[in-house]
Amino acid sequence: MEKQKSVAVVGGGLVGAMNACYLSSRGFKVDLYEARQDIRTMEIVRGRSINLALSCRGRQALKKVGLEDQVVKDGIPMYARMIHDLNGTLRPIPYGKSDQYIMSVDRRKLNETLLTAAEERPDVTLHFQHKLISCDLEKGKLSFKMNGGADVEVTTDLIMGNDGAYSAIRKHMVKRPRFNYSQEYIPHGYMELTVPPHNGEFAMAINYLHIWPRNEYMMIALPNQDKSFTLTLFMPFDMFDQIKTGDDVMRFFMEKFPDSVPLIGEESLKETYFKLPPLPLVSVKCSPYHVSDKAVIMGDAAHAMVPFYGQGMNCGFEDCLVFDEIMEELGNDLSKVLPEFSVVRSPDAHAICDLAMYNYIEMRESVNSRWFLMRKKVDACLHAIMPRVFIPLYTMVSFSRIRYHVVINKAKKQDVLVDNSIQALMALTAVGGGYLAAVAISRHFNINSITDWIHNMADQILK
Ligand code: FAD
Ligand code: EGU
Repeated sequence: MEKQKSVAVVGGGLVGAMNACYLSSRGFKVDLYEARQDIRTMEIVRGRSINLALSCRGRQALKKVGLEDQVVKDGIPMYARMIHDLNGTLRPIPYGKSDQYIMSVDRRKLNETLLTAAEERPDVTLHFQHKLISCDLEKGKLSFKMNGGADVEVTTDLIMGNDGAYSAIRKHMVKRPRFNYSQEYIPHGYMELTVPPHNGEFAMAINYLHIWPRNEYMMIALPNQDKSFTLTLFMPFDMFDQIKTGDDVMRFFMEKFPDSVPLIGEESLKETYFKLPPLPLVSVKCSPYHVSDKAVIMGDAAHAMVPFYGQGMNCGFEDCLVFDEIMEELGNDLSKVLPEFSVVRSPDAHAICDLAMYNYIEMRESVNSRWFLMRKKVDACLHAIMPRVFIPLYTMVSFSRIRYHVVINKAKKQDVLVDNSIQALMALTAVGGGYLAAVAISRHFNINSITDWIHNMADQILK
């Protein structure tokens, strides 16, 4: 029998914990190293976004490790967006048919579920408060700083880098020859606020992704199981900086998001706004994702993206699924699987990074609530007319597993098709209108020779 291979998963966030499950199922001896302490034993967990939108790709990945049902039962389905315009009017726009919905899930709970599932599997050991300090990717050597201060040295068959957008593993890859790397901070930051329950009930309609589109400024709210909503305000850093006092906050919110003020509560709004600084948003692209047969990166470590498609986690989960599919196909041979993963996955990750950035630019430049409604209605209308040929971009991204790079190509073709259709329609209207006008004029003046000539011409063209 072959010797059992070992893997060191670096990072116990969403993607690392999922990978521990997948790799255990593939027969690896798994050691997972996480810098923070065990979130399952913590009172409060500081840091990024409280809830996340889980869609098709993420669910497919959870399903294959048998965790979909457990995660989905604690989620809140969102069947539509709810657009809040400036004067407080609410307009719902469904994602599609009633089986096309996304799920609001609690990040912490999801992470805990994944860690516990990993721990229960054969040959999985979780090591908390182990921060990666340095590594030798070719040799499979890692050194961690334990919270107590001692250093721990580890040698492994495979390094699985799942240590997030500021990945330490990736920093080592950047130093290697012919490694491609780019990163971009956008001018916007984000801040989370809370809409508490109102008289023990949800303060807004529950099964929606609430959106306040205001071009430069944007707010989004997702429901939580405790009947609160988490609001995320996206705004340029220099605007955040201009708001210095409680009065500034109130003035800004009353001007841009007036209907949200009574929902958040004046006192709580002023307090929360100054409690934590706004956080940055970074987009990272790199390739390849592997080093020989020894190391590979996935999740935000490989492709951090701006959150304007709700795909970061979904894409990271799909990474785990794609890696597993390649392992299946190539029989666990790491010297083949790792390069194949880079080849297959990087075009798709680059594509969703681009789509998310493109959507950020579009939202910032032109999207107020009227524009948002109009665009989604046009999409729905085109899809109703041509259900096979025209599939809205967000549908392909969030409700299918069509490869992201194929999604871009299809969307481009669809755009050309729609452009051509509009042009053809306009041309037909012009020719048809001209024809009718000419007939009407010649009848009016009773010029039969001209009427005949026009009819002849029309016959010629139609032939
Ligand atoms: P992380 O979740 O960042 O986990 C990395 C882990 O590695 C952490 O636990 C960290 O402590 C650990 N670590 C870091 N460095 C070290 C080290 N040196 N040694 C050991 N451990 C280390 N995605 C969606 O799909 N849907 C959404 O609705 C959505 N909304 C978002 C909203 C916002 C505002 C933001 C910022 C992101 C959103 N995302 C969303 C993206 C999503 O949060 C990320 O894509 C996802 O968390 C990536 O998971 P990860 O495991 O790769 O990284
Ligand atoms: C951003 C931040 C609405 C959670 C993109 C839609 C998002 C999410 C949209 C965040 C938007 C934007 C889509 C989904 C989802 C929409 C989508 C974005 C969840 C194009 C917690 N986006 N997000 N698009 O269509 O496809 O509803 O922080 F406002 S889910 Cl920016 Cl589907």
